[in-house]
Amino acid sequence: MSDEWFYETHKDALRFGLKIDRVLLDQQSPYQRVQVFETPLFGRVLALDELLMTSERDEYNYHELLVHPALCTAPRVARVLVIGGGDGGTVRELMRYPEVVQVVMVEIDGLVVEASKEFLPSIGTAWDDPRLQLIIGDGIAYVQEADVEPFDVILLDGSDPVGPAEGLFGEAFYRGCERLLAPEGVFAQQSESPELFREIFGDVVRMTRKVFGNAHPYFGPVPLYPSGYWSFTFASRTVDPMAVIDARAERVEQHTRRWDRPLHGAMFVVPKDLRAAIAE
Ligand code: SPD
Repeated sequence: MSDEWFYETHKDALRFGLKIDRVLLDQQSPYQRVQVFETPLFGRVLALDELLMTSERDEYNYHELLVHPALCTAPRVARVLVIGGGDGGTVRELMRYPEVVQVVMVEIDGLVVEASKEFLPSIGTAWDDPRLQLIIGDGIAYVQEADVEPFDVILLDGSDPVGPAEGLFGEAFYRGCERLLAPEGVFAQQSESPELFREIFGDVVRMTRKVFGNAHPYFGPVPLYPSGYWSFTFASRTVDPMAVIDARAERVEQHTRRWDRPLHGAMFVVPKDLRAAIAE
């Protein structure tokens, strides 16, 4: 029996510990340390630079909440861009929609994709879908330089704003996304814990509001992430996040474990103390 533990540390004041049964991978890529563990509580877990990214046991909380609010409200969803998303969970949820014609996914770290394919096959079940165009490259450069048709939905499935993902939380990145987003398109991203990283959360909402015209944070539990209370941000010039397209939602609800229409409305309620954090 192993007595090894993995610790994620924040602000030099908080530690979240996970008992490890087995280390499956521990390798340095050109960008970050990539680790996969077998754990008793969360199953297999992926960590990047000592930060927990996803687990077999609870990943659906995160991936369903990142994908379905945008996909069930955007008028068109034919072309979708994913920045990050190396474990494949976001692409899996996207491919549930027959209306999706092409998903372009730009992930900076090929090792994350390879590790996920090998060790987390239950998360990335759509790698072989012919609608997927996988680009191993820099998402920031892509949104600023790519000469492509506009996207109907852009999803940022990045890690925390340190190391290679830092620039994904900056205005220049959002401007690039706005450049590639169709006029009636939807942008959505994970926006960190509103409890532990309230400043980052507030900055994301304010910046996306400035760049895309409107921004709506929404919330859900992700037990693997620090504080367990996580936020996402939905931004669009024209799309109302409450205007769910029932026919699409009804179909996808056959597959989801967490997201459905009753939850959708509730997720967008902003608690009183957080309203101040996102004010101008
Ligand atoms: N603190 C963890 C934030 C991780 C966000 N991205 C996770 C990637 C899952 N596809």
